[in-house]
Amino acid sequence: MSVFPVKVATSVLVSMLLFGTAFAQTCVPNEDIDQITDPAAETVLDMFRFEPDFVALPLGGRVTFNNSRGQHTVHSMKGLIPEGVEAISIANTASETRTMDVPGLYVLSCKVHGRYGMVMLIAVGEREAWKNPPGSWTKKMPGRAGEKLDLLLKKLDGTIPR
Ligand SMILES: [Cu+2]
Repeated sequence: MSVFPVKVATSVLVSMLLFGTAFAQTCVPNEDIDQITDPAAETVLDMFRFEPDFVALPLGGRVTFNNSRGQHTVHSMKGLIPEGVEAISIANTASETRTMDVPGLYVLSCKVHGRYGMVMLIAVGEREAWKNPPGSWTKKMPGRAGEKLDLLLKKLDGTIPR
């Protein structure tokens, strides 16, 4: 007779734990970014790429960069991340997570393949709060990197309209 309430209590506890875990994961969004080498890709811009190459996160969201190994790296571009934010520099690491707690745009590039267009864009927070909207950028990337950046800015406008 006393077994039943214990079972109920246990299942309630288990549900609470499961819900709590799911809740924590929903509360702090985390985007996984992979770094890909794909010689069979149809375009040069896709041969070396971040995947996904564009993410929009709320303030305090996290980004996990996977596979910064071999020749791939993750480096923020000076003048293309919010002022005062510590530069991002990730290499020789299977996985590294950053918390994005300054609103703005973050343009990241692979040191080796940036010139082939291995560039990505992270938008953090609401557009009105961005500390470095594209109009304030002091620098634009040359060549294929710039070509890729233009594509990313179009994705940005499609996702977060002006
Ligand atoms: Cu690379």
